[in-house]
Amino acid sequence: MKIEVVENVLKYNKDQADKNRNLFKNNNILVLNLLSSPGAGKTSLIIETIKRLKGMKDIGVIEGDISSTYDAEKIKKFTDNVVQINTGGTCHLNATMVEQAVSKMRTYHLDLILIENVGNLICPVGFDLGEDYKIVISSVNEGDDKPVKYPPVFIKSNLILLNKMDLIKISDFNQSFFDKKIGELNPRSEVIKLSCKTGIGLEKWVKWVLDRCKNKNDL
Ligand SMILES: Nc1nc2c(ncn2[C@@H]2O[C@H](COP(=O)(O)OP(=O)(O)OP(=O)(O)O)[C@@H](O)[C@H]2O)c(=O)[nH]1
Ligand SMILES: [Mg+2]
Ligand SMILES: [Zn+2]
Repeated sequence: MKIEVVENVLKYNKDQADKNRNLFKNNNILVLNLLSSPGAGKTSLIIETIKRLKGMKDIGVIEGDISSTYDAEKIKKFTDNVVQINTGGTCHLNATMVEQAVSKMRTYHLDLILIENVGNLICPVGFDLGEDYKIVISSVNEGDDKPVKYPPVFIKSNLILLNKMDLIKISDFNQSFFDKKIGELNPRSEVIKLSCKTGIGLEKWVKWVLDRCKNKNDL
């Protein structure tokens, strides 16, 4: 009985995610689901991305947090097309929450939606939101063992970002260990090393996004 209930929850979410996916496809909107532990740099990356794509791409942002509008207020300085979801304690976003957020968003002419998931490396990866790509952000100060300790998010993400590279010289982060573990878990996924503070690697990240926007029709 217990298993049946869990299956129903995930089936319901999958059905809603498929509806979201159709909506995004029909409107030609690329949707990226950003996953990371708290503080790895999701909001910082969104801000740096908006700054770099200004005038090139029309971007909407969905901010997921258990409470507060803190991140949405930060984003609002760079775009007013931002919607905050407060999950009220739930530690991940689901497809229904995203549907509700999108209904409050201006979608006309939109090219790209960046979804900041709740800061949590565990369950957000299990909930399909209807996105095109899942992207995990790990950061140098979290340590090089995150792929070993939290494998599913690294296995299921389409792109792995390693943020806070500016801190690598003052940390004991073992780059070759991290790369080796990623290679074992998800050999097909690209890894982009970057720093939202210094800007290292952001050009490569922006190119990755632009390439996906351009190819959206081929998905
Ligand atoms: N040194 C350094 N600090 C960074 C970098 N990127 C982000 N930070 C800092 O890390 C802290 C957390 O960054 P956020 O962007 O708020 O992280 P987040 O993943 O959105 O955090 P939550 O929303 O709480 O999950 C802030 O103080 C940022 O200024 C970076 O590349 N280098
Ligand atoms: Mg944030
Ligand atoms: Zn959760």
